[in-house]
Amino acid sequence: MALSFRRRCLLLLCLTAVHSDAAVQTCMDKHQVVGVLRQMEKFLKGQELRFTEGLRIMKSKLATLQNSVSKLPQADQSAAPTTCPTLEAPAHGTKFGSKYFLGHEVHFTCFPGYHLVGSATRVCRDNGTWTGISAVCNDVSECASNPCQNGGTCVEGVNQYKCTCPQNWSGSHCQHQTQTDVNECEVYRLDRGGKLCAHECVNVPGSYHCACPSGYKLLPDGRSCEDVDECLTQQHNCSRGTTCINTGGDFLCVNPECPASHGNISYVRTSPFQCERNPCPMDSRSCHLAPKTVSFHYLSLTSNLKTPATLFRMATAAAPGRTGPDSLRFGIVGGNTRGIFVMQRSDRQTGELILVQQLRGPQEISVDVDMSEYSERTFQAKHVARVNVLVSPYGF
Ligand SMILES: [Ca+2]
Ligand SMILES: [Ca+2]
Repeated sequence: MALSFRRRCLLLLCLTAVHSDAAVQTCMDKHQVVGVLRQMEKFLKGQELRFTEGLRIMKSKLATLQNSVSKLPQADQSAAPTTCPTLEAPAHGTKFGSKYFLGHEVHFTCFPGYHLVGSATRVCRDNGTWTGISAVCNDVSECASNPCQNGGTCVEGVNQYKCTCPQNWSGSHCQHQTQTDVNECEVYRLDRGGKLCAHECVNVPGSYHCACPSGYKLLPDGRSCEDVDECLTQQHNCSRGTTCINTGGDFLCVNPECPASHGNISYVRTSPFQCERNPCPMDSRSCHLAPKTVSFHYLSLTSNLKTPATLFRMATAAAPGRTGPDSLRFGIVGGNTRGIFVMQRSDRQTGELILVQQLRGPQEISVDVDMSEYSERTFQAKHVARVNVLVSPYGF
């Protein structure tokens, strides 16, 4: 085709040269024609190369296209089926969706009391598989999250849990502190009709404790009270010249006075709690009848002490080498206006002061008892004891 085109051009040039007489003088010579022809030949060669290259590219594209088209149906048949495998509902659960085509979704839920593990939704992919992983319904462990507060114990139930709360906590999660505390003091009193504490029961939230009045201490048993011996433990503030006497709940500082002198009777203190009569003139009968000794005694009693109770004993003893009195008489000489005490002989040498009425504290009572000595029925001497009974406010 390229060759015939070149020939046609050459012919056209020759004809132009032959048929123009006037132009014979100006017609190109052979050399010029050859130059033109060569230029045309170059031009045609360039055209031929571009044309050939265009064809080659077109062929190449066509081959690529054919290749891809030929591969396409093969891939669809092997890797892209139109459905995914059938899916079943999980045990204790439900499946929603029954179409397993490409792009379709299937959903899963669990029955109450179970929670879903895995994928709740799965989609059919173009490679014939489902997205996600299998759904499983597990039994719900409600206690796993430790829902009970304040030391409550979680108890598993069917589809629920229950908190067992410690004392003084309530609510579904033991979140409320119990407003109404158990009053152990009251409960004990009503249940047993007794007292939980010897003195005072103090109810506190969640518990109770016993308390003792001032001057008493709580014993290790946690409920009994015992008087504090201020004298023994040096907790008193008695001044010099006085003596500390411990009492239930308190203490006294005493300095008993001897009987005042009158006439020719006078006394001298021989110890903090004893006075002795000075020697009497030989002819003074009143002096001889006056108490030869006066002693002072302090007895601390609890309130409502059970009676009869022996409080005090009085006895005589013969001086060494001398015969003692052959008989004694005992009596109460003062302070027993209400018949609270009796004085009686317990054996030949001893008299006893006996409490016969219950004394309710706090109170103090003084009672004077005497003991008269006789020898061959003749009065010898009289001894007086002043007994100070100190009744505490409490029965302990
Ligand atoms: Ca309580
Ligand atoms: Ca005391």
